Amino acid sequence: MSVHFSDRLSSRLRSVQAVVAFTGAGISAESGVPTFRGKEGIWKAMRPEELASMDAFLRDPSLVWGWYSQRRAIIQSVQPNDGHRALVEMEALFGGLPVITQNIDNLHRRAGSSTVHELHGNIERNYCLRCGAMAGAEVLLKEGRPTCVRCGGLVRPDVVWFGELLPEDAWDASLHAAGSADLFLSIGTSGIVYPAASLPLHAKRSGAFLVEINPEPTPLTSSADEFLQGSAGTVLPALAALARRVRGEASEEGGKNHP
Ligand code: BV8
Ligand code: ZN
Repeated sequence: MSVHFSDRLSSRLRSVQAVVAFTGAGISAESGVPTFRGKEGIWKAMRPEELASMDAFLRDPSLVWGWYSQRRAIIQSVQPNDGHRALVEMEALFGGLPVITQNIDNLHRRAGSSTVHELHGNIERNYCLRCGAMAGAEVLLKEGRPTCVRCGGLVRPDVVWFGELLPEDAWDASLHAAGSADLFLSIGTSGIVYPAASLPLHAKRSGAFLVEINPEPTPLTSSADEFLQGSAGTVLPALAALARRVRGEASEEGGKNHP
């Protein structure tokens, strides 16, 4: 499938400095990680509030822990895909490419992105509600309850649940990156979970050229400067190839003008 890019985007790619990527579950779909709200989405069977909230966890720690254990097992069995890897390639091309992600699957870091802001935490980390001790994936289960080996307290996933604040450092860094982007790529997100979903428009209002990559239109599409309809695993490698070509041409021209 060939991807059509506008002349406006091609000319932007020639000279753009600050490129930022904002990703959601869609970029991991082609790795085999189910999205939340799509046709095969995991929210289909249950509402997010029933599982991704502190109330739900305290009501039934074993149920919620079991749901995260299932997801962690899927995530540990998959690999980053061509979409993740294209962002790493463009990071080298542009001399940096911060990735702001809503995903908790660690796939951007595993692909090699060097600046990843995790707005909603990371499924590979857990912590004790009583003593705060951090725990990896191996957590003691007592009658199905995730239990702290140090103090016997309840252990929870280090992810952001509904009604919880986002990690301050990740949020501040993401606001700054979005506010200083020349080109902002919103990739594979339905754009309905706030405050994360406010970042693309924040970038656009701050002067960025806003590109959306998604097989389906979203509430953001009407505000995007360019909507690249397609999957991340196809569109992002094509975008990286275009950037490589036009920036190669620009540097050749630069070379010709300065013998
Ligand atoms: C908070 C947990 C402050 C970890 C998740 C306004 C302002 C502030 C808050 C709110 C607000 N309005 C409402 C709220 C409350 C709430 C909220 O936004 N609710 C929504 C449902 C309306 N927000 C919060 O509670 C946030 N906290 O605001 O704190 C505060 C605190 C106290 C009191 C007052 C305020 C916390 C939100 C974080 C919730 N945690 N996950 C986990 O279990 O994963 S949300 C969950 O949704 C995931 O984190 C996920 O990242 C996120 C967004 O989903 P997407 O990534 O977009 O995925 P989705 O499936 O929806 O879409 C996939 C897309 O990919 C689709 O568009 C599809 O077409 C596309 N796609 C599919 N295949 C491909 C593809 N794209 C490209 N390529 C493909 N191959
Ligand atoms: Zn403890």
